[in-house]
Amino acid sequence: MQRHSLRAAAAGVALLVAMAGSVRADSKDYEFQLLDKEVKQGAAVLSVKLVHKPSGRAISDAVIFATRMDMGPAGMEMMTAPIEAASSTEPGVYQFKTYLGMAGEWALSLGAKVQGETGTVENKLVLKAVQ
Ligand SMILES: [Cu+2]
Repeated sequence: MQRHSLRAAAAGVALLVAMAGSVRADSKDYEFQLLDKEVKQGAAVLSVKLVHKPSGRAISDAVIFATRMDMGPAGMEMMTAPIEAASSTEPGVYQFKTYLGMAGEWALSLGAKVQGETGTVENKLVLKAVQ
């Protein structure tokens, strides 16, 4: 019973993050920073740095648990793109493979757990795909 409700709660959180992307984060000292704010339309690899704001330190051992890419900023929330974690060699930088089939503004929604911190870090980052 206990186990079942925990799993259901986890699924609920993941769903909320995926759908709304506006859940308040508890870990406000951390933020994702998009390193490429403009990419070519089509296949792209995005680099995102997770930063501890007070110290400016990059966080390399976080667990990224939710991602979504959609054209919400262009008024097309229903238009999504595949998003997949890719391996990164730079500490604190997380990379994601995507395919942006349309030029315009896209939002990348991310959630993360930082080791030793309660709560989650959630950000929605806007980037532009150009032809
Ligand atoms: Cu679109």
